[in-house]
Amino acid sequence: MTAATPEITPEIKQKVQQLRQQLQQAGYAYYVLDNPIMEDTVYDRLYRQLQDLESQYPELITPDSPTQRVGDKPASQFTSVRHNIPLYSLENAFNLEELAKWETKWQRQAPDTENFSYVCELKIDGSALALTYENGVFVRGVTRGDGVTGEDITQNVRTIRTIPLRLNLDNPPNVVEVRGEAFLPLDIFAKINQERENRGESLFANPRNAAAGTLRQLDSKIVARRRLNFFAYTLHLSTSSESTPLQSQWESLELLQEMGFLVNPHRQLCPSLPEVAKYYRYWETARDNLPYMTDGVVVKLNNYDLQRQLGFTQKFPRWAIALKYPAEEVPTVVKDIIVNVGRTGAVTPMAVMEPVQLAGTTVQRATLHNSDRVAQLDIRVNDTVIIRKAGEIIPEVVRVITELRPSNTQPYQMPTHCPECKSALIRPAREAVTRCVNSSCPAILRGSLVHWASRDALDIRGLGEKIVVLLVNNNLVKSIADLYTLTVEQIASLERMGAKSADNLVRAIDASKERAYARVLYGLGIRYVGSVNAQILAKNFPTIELLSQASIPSLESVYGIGEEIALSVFQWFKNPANLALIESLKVIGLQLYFANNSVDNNTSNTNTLAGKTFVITGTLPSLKRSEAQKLIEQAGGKVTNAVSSKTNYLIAGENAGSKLTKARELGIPQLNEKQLTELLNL
Ligand code: 1X8
Repeated sequence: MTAATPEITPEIKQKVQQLRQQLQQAGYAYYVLDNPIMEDTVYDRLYRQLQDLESQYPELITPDSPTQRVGDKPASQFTSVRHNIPLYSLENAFNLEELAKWETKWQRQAPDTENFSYVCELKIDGSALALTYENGVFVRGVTRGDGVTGEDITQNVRTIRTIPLRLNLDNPPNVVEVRGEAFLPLDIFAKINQERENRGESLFANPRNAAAGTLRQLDSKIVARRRLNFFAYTLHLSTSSESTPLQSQWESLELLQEMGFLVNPHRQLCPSLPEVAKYYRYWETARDNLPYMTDGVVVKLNNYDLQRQLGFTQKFPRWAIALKYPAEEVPTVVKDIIVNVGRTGAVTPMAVMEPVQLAGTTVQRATLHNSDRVAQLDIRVNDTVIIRKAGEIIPEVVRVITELRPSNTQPYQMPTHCPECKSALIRPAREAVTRCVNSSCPAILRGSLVHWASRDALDIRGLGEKIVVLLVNNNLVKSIADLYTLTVEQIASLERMGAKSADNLVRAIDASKERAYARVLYGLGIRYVGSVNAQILAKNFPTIELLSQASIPSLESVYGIGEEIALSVFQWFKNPANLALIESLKVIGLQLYFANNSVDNNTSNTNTLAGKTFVITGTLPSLKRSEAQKLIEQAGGKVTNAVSSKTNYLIAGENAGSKLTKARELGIPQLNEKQLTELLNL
């Protein structure tokens, strides 16, 4: 027997509607206008009220409710959908002469054109999407695909906060199609790659690949965390009446903005080519300061009648062109292909090339990412290749110019054995990364030692890459523990090491015994355990014994520790070599327990923050706001919403807004996440 649903009164209906409207307006102000009108906690409270009402009265749930942005069930696959209107690509022009030729060409086709103008927009380097709204409600989001059919990724598109779930229109047409570019802001791209690197995963080559990869995630919860954004640039209204109210691209952009979309603010109406040229030249350098990638300018004829008159070729609209910026790509010759073994054992193939200048630096190595990529490129020693800065970060090989390949080349084979320790490499099914899994591999050892000595870990000054290589090559160090038995004489015997620096290094190594437990945990280099996770683990498992015996469920029950981390920690402590290392570190005297008065921090009890009031604003790099709040409260502090003269500290993350301004005015100290965790004695 099912429980009878409580009766839905008009008051309840009205309340639900009111909550939705308030939440929708607050979300729009926050995400699209970047001008919040509501405290986060007020938003959260209203959101919970709506969630509660919706779970009490599921009939009231509508697809445009603010609660419907993240689905709870991952999709098993995406379905192919045919686009109602094909998504054309754009013809490219690579310089202003080609642009002028395009003008001549379209003017030949439309010789009677008297006055016209161009709309210039930035070309966003992301993933094109087509969004469908029926009666004003978002119903479908589809990738570009091949332009004719794409994939239905509606659930993922819903997570993009700058895409309205309902259009802000009084009398919406039956069907509206909006096109635009989904993209990852550069700071989020960098953060995702940093996290992937910390976990020993392969990196996204550029923000476009990261955005496209994210949109094809089956689990919309992961998509929601990645914080994609979307610029709308094309509007198709299908009205039953003959006359569409829109006359031009410019009007469309303005209407898109009124409907609630984020429209790129850097658009410009240009009466003729010289103004277009000026816009193009201006953004060629100014684009470096934008928080997203642009690879050119899209130039469109503004007038819709003229657009209709010109129409389309097989592939492109004749009324628009992409004026691209010269890519920072250069040719060079591959001298060798090597593999690099990282601290996590990940084996990364690299091309070693004739040195070339690229985007202002000399480059002679480029990543080939993984064996799939090597196979796809079919790159060989002595090949001429084109390299570029991927997302302006790591140089990568774009393509091989096979026409220039000498006759005697061989396809490259990934090594089957580790170049360092000769043990067999493994490539787990479903992973792109090949790994060396020999924990005493010198390459892994070197990486582990460098990580152990790094600033956020044991912070051993003077123990960098070069010395680590010497120590390992001379067999002086075979494990982290061996660092602590090194003598001044041994170190001084190494190349280019004086007695003085040897003495300093021994002292620095000795001083590292005083570093807090959390730093030691981080230093161990357990996969997925970054420095904030290490702090959380240290606090919740106050001795290494407790941590080493923790079950997966007890690890997972800790706030901030997810399934992947729990499993990784659990497995790390199952490895006898790791347990032996812990035993040695204990004997040496490293801090393997949580001490409130450890030398790293000078506050000394768990109520360290008693009487202190905090305000948290912006996005912190790894802690959720709720987690930061919990940590502060556990230490006896209080978290409030509004900055006032009673606030002791402002915890400010990325995109902090008006609260930061207010705190500055009041002279309230600001802390970042790292400083907070230090204050918390973690
Ligand atoms: C692609 C893009 C267009 C615009 C911006 N970025 C892109 N990647 C724009 O029109 N503002 S239009 C377009 C296309 O039609 N293929």
